[in-house]
Amino acid sequence: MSIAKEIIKNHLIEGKLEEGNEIGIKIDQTLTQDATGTMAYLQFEALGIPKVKTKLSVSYVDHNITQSGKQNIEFLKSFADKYGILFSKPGNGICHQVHLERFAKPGVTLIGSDSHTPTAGGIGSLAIGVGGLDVAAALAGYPLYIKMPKIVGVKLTGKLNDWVSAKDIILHLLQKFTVNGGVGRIFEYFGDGVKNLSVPERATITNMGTELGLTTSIFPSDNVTKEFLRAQEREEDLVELESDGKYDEIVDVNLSEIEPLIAQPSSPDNVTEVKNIEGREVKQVIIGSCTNSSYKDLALVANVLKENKINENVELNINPGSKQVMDTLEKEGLLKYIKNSNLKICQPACLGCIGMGQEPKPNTITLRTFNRNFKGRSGTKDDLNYICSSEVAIASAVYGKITDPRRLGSYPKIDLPAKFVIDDKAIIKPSGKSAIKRGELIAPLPLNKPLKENLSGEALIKIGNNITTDDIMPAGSKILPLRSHIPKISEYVFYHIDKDFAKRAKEKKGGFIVGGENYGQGSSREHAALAPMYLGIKAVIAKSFARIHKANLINFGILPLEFVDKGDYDNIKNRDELVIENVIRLSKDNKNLIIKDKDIKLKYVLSDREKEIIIAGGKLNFIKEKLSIATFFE
Ligand code: MIC
Ligand code: SF4
Repeated sequence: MSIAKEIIKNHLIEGKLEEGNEIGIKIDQTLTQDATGTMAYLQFEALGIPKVKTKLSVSYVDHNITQSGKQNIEFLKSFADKYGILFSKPGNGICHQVHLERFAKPGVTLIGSDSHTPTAGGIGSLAIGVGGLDVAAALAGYPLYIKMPKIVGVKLTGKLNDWVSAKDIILHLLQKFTVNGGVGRIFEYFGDGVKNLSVPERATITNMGTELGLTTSIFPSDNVTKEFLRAQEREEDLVELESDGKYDEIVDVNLSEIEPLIAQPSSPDNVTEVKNIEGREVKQVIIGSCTNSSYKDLALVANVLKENKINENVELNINPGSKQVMDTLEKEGLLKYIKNSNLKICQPACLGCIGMGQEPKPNTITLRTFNRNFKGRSGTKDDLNYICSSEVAIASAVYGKITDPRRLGSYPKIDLPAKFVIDDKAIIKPSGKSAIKRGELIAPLPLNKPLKENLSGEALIKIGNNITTDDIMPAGSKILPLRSHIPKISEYVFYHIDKDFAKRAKEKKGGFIVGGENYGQGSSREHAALAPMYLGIKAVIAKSFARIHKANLINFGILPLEFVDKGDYDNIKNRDELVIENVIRLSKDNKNLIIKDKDIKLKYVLSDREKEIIIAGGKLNFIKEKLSIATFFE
């Protein structure tokens, strides 16, 4: 059996292990971060359960680390303390990096309210990104329901050449499969090439599998995993995992043939070889994010800076992944080369990756080792955001232009240290005693009403393909701090596409959104469903949906409807009045819906359970109504 299937089988609570079938799996671990955590915890609170039921849950603060007490740090800290959750303080590191270092284990299931949760697949966890409400449900002991994905074996052969890295492997796959090529699939890596990749390198690949639209990605647990766990002083967490090499489909990747790659503005799949675009002037370089901020990334940077100077026209920022990365660099004598290089070293956090500072100047090239370069995500509307490996980033910072890193000469060989510096002081254990502290920017959770039989309203906006959750619910330093206050943040829905959207939606008392293919790709932020729900959106009608966003729409009682004939997309105009009747009756009979007077057929691609959730007005109502959840696992 494949490793992914084996883990699913070991955690299966409901359903058959057949592709496309809905399955319910037991969740061992959860993680949240501050931008999505508050909602997840308010939802958990609404379920009225005294303690979390998972084996391990961690609440990280990494997206917005400079906030005042008015926002949500105090809330998250007191909540974790009361309900039995570990709390990782701001400055300790990015959730995925810290989780990989200190908590992720082979063979366990992990869900996180962040789309890059699959980072832990690098160590052999089955790690899935979900909306906050699914985390809340898992905290309460409720299974995670997903469609059983197709398991694709990615066979790695050969060895990467010097200056080519794990980031180039995933950029290669993005070039091949595009941002929706992984929908409904798990990529499981196997083959001889696997042993040449360290755990953090594997994690770079599984992290960015998210950009392919995958449910998750996973690596085996082998000697390399054992070494990593030993260096983290937690060898007891090792469980060896090996697949029998049988998969639903196999993709071959010869590592020796991969070249340094780069994704050009403004999509992670707009990939080309670096040598094709060498010479473009670069103004800003940022090395960091949960994709490329591990020890090896920064040790490489240090080694390059030992011999080279940064070009004076480039602003270089280093965003380390964790305090452990910094401490280990220091112990290994490498931090001094970074410190002495006239660059900005920031605290370990997401920072510019989510537009919290580090905004580039408009129409100038910024090169980042991140995972997403959607337009405007950097906080600058007209950004030219490229994504690449740490190798390409540092070479370009040295030359002041996009540069093939092979120009830097001999490749510094970097081994992982035999021991990382272990210091868990910034991870607070729960005492069970705290009273919850609610800041003024934490508004009560809005709930939806049960679905109506007949829906009517305006097509409030019509948009194209691959609309991201950054388009629907932007982030950045102005909007992200409002994440715990749905009435306030809802004013910014589609803000960069149509400033008046929220106002119009309110005036019209809601309506419909019309989208193209892969609607809602990108982040797991449930605010992209919750805020439209608050504005009265009844349904999103699209050609197809991205997995996490579709689950979030269902969770909040918004109907995700798909065109039976995709060509009908052209038959709805912006601001058309739409009427859809007998929504509940037809859904129960598994019949298509029809937009009245237009004869446009729409289908539900939903399981019976998902239909029930929507009819109940969302998952919270559903769970409360249907299940005696407190006793689910007892
Ligand atoms: C992101 O990278 O877009 C985020 C911010 O980490 C999101 C979560 C969020 O929006 O809070 C993600 O990827 O899920
Ligand atoms: Fe943070 Fe960026 Fe990773 Fe999202 S992708 S978790 S914002 S570092």
